[in-house]
Amino acid sequence: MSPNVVVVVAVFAACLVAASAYVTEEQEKRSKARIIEHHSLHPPHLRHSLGAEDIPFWSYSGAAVVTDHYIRLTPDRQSTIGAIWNTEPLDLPAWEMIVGFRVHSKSGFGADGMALWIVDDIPTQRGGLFGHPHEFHGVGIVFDSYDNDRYRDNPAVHVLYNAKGEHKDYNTQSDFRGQSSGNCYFDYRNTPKPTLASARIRYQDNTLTVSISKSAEKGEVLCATVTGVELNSGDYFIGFTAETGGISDHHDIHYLHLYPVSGVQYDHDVYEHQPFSHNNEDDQKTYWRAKTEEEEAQEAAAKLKEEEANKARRDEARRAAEEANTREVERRRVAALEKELDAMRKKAADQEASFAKIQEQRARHQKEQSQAEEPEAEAAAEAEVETDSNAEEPEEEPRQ
Ligand SMILES: [Ca+2]
Ligand SMILES: [Ca+2]
Repeated sequence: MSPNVVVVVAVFAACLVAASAYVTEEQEKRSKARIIEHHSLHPPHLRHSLGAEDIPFWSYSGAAVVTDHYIRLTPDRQSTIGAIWNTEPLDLPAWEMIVGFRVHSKSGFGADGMALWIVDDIPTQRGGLFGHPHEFHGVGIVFDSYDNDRYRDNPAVHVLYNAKGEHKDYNTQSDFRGQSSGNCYFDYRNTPKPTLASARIRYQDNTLTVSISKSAEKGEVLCATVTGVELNSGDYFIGFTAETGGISDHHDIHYLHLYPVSGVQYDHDVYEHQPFSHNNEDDQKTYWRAKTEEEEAQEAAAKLKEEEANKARRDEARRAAEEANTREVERRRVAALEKELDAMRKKAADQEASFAKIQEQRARHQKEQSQAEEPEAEAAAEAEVETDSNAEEPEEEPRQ
């Protein structure tokens, strides 16, 4: 093997392992071997995209954003709704899917939750069931994070089922008490990064089973088994919706692997689908739902609101900085003045000391001088007397 080949193999192996830090090697292997691609999601999610944030066979709306690692249905922000829908109809007699997800925030409790839908229609409106309208036919598997009725039984997982033509008034305020077809209490929130919570949903012989783990598919517990579930009368669509209220959470979908159940005969070929092209306008029309005007307007309003809030925060921060700066300048000015004053005081004290010293010197000098002058004065006086007597004699001489 040449060194170049070794490098290529090593890089390829690194890509396989490092598609996302959140998925395990087994999940990575499964994504290559078993999943039905046009009903699945697997990171890196933007590998097909040429700059735009889109995923083939999926459309997203509301607050949902796509990164390579996950699809974030909502951010940890108040009053948001996000959704992602598989645009390929699901029409298999049996299937199993595993969803890897993280619902998280810094807070010990979050809201409101998210739901996985297998329903006969992609809704065009948002609604009150975690972003989905109350009206639906099919199954909603609800991850209800917030304990609205204060029974201390959330987070919880509920299976909501409506047969075709059926309608139930689901009550989110009572956390679906007495209304769900199957449920379990399970705290799926805040798994330590990069560990994902996971839900395995199997549909076979009109029975839906939901198992859940908060440790990357390990230690799964059976959450609910619901019989008499009819998901074979026509096309069904897989989707996720999530909603936040006054309290919020990040709702992140990392992967969805959907695959056929072994031992089941599929009478149409589930492995073949039309190759998807990003450059084909018809494909884009089929696979993406354009945002409605209302969604556009709501997004624009939300963006504006966020921008305004950001600006207010920036202004406040600048004001605080300016204030702090002014106080600091003032403090330094006072300190400088105090220092100057101290210097002046010291100088004055020095001058005073020096003046006192000069005065003392002068006094000493005067005293010394006066002591020296006393004997001189006596001598001078004597000398004067002598001079006087000498002078008397010549005065008389001219008179001879
Ligand atoms: Ca709730
Ligand atoms: Ca509750």
